Amino acid sequence: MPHDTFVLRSTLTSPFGRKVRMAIDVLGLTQRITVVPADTLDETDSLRQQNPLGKLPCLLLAGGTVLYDSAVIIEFLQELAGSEALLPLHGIERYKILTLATLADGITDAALLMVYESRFRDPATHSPRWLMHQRGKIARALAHFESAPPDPRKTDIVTIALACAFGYLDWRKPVEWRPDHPRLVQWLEAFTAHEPAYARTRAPAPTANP
Ligand SMILES: N[C@@H](CCC(=O)N[C@@H](CS)C(=O)NCC(=O)O)C(=O)O
Repeated sequence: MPHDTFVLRSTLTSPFGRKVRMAIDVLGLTQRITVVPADTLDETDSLRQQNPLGKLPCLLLAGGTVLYDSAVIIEFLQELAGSEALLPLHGIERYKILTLATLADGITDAALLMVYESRFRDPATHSPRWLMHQRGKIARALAHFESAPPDPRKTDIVTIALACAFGYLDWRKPVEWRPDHPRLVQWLEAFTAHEPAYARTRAPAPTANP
């Protein structure tokens, strides 16, 4: 692999992979990164050697260095691009933004766990209590953002993570988020209009796995 190009292991449907693909687009790094799909369910996929957790996305650097998870990759890409657009480098603002991005990612994490419940367990063994536990996380995080939506004209790690969470909720529908969150529905419309990288990173067509 030439020193200035990288491989991103990700599907086009992964919400965390989409965060990184959006960052690549926004930071102007598209020419330097090749996306190579990975199958998290395939034991023989090299993903499990690259990231022992078997999760995607991960970024392969020259010399065998592998970076994960999505938050770490985005920080690396921002530094590579010589930018501070997605996350300030210092100060309390940096930590406030990191915390809000973690909250937005938590929506996606809980949504994935709800989807995995159906993927990995027979319907008879689904745990309504577990699903309710995850739904509660999503509901509280959405309520937080509904009460104070971020600026939709700003693209940073918070708005990227939030938009990708909504993309996943709209696709897999572990919860119906739209009826009770009118400000967030408006927010997503405004953000989509402001940031073309969101539409550009939409998965081409429905497929089986995230
Ligand atoms: N915190 C990680 C989460 C990554 C994650 O959960 N990725 C999902 C796909 S969207 C995955 O690889 N799931 C497979 C598994 O958990 O085994 C990140 O931000 O990259």
